[in-house]
Amino acid sequence: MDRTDQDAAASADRKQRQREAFHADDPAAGPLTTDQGVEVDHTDDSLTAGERGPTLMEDFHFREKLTHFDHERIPERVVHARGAGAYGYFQPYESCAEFTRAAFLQDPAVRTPAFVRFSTVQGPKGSADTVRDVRGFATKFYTSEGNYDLVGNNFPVFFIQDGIKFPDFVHAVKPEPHNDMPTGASAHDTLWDFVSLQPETLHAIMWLMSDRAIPRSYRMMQGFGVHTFRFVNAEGRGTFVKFHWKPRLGSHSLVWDEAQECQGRNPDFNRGDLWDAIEAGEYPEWELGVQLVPEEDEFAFDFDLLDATKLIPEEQVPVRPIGRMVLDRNPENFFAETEQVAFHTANVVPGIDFTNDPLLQARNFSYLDTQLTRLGGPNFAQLPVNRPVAPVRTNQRDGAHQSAIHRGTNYFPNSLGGGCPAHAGVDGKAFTHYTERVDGHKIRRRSPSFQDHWSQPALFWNSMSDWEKQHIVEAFRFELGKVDARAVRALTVEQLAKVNGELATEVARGIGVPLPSGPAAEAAEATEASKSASPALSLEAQRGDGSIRTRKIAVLVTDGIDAEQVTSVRERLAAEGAIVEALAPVDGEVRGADGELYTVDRALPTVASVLYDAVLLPGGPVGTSPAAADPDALRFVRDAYRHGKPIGALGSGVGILSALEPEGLRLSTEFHHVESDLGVVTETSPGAAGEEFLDAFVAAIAAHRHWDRLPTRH
Ligand code: HDD
Repeated sequence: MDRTDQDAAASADRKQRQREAFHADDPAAGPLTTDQGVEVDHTDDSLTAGERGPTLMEDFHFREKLTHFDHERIPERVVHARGAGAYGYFQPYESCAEFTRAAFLQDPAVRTPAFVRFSTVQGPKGSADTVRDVRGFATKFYTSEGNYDLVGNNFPVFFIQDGIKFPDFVHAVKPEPHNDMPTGASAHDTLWDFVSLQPETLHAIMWLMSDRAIPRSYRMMQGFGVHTFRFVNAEGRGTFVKFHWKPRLGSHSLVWDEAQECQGRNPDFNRGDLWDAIEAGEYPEWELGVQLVPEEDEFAFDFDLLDATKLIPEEQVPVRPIGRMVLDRNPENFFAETEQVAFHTANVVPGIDFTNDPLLQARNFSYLDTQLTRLGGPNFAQLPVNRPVAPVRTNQRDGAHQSAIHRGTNYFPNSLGGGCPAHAGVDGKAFTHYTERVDGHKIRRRSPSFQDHWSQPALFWNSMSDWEKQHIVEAFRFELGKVDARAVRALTVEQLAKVNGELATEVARGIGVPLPSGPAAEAAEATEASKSASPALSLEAQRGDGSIRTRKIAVLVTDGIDAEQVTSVRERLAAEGAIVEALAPVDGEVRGADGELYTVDRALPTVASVLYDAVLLPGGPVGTSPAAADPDALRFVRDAYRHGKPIGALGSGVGILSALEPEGLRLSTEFHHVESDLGVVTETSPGAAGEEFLDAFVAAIAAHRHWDRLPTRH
């Protein structure tokens, strides 16, 4: 590291050094004690009157232990209850002084420590990761000027326009009140009842029905600040800003059928993936980009910048990269850090301000309010994960769980305390609210500029590739197909007809409701705006660096395997940064055709194809695939094929692919490579894999999924 890098790394370590002061390594420190520090010699039996007698009240150790345990849980978040977090840092590429005076966006040599929590929204804390849902993407920057929280999602738009509707929306999507079902799912009557009556939901619903709602990894999804915020520079000039996180590895998703199976095979699929990548030193990275709109262009769009159900197409206002974030440290205690972290949209720093977006204004109330209940009082900013690295000097005192021993005066103004803490401002560092002129009548009415609910859902639909459109239709059919109230299904289709006629028709055909006729149908594609497209909205356009780093590749091995083949592919995939695991019917070792023993990473019955990105079938010397006899292996390959995953087969390993012919694979063994455009790459000659095979297999993995292989809807 040169000096600049060292300085940058030291700046990122500020939060870690602060956390270290709070480490409590009880087991290493000596014998067991009570909370009062009294040593305990026996914690396995309670104090009783006689060997078979009743437990005695005076057993203070027993009562303290049980009482503490009884109170170990805090209320889970009312939304976004399930999450996973990590520490890291943010580093700007260059100074953004032209637009904002935020200190953490000025100096490319300074890394600002950060904590990110990813989450699902609907399900409780113990629900599965791979449900169809929005993902939260909340970032806390521990800046030198105090904490800045960017509390975003992996969709750029939200379901409602005004925060007063948030309780209605959340009640509708959450499990139904009478039976607390379904868990982690939106496919139920109350959500779709709400959607059918509330067309402002349609744009976010289109995102929810798309593959964006089932990300392959938290490390492979975009993040968005959603609202239009305001940058303010040192001269006090404001610029509207929308925030975008773009993952270096690109945005990739699961297939719905796979996502559902994953919920059972590994409910921790996304959080485990994040944890493992960081432990392996494969640090997830995102680029922070901004869309900047000068204040004078506030009304230059055919939608309102204050409307959180709208996005600014990137083709209209390009995303300008301003820095990158790297997550390089897992938390040490889930409860202390990931569970107790408290985000708040109103945690801003000088240079970043709000707009009058009514959703944002409501959020600025709600987050502090919810933390008071969730974290049991007003002192949660003292918790290690929430503590700023900037100095804190307030006259706030007391309250539950106060951990500071404040001394001196606690009011302003004072002379007895030397006037401290004094008002900031002389050095220009204080936060000052943007001086926006506001003038109007007190009214309770949605702005007429918020009324077009159909053009942008149409824009989204128009921007999708064919396979994405197919998945959206299938998702609508799945969700509405689970709605019992037929009238709700029909009304939702009427809403969709105002977005796009083809979409409505395809959905209607799958759920047994008539196509709308009359005004709703006529409204489809009515406006100019609803005919446009924004290619950047397609996952096709979000491929990142195109590498296969951290993709998980399964190699199915058994005794008799051609070890030379396995080694040649392993070496190449490892060089590309992929994770390769050898799977066999039982754990331990297999004996290769060369007589050597090879280590097995996992037993097939403990895993499944849905936990991997691709599969390799090496051959053996006996003319058939060694894997072909094993039912788990066959199922593995079938699933990989159904889910569009790359499959590589070598030598006699190609034989197992004939089992896929009923699934639609057109297998030809005459050629060196078979149908590699469908992501099935084969080499029939025995021995080590050739360069051509390796290149084709790596390219197939980089493409992620091979949609042409999957059946089209009817
Ligand atoms: Fe929210 C949590 C994101 C609208 C009220 N929200 C929460 C979290 C994220 C978001 C990522 C989890 C933070 C964490 O990991 O601890 N919320 C959003 C986005 C929204 C949004 C991107 C729209 C643009 N939220 C929204 C509205 C309200 C809330 C309109 C209320 C008026 N959100 C909350 C909350 C939560 C929350 C009830 C629950 C737990 C928490 O705050 O700390 O206050």
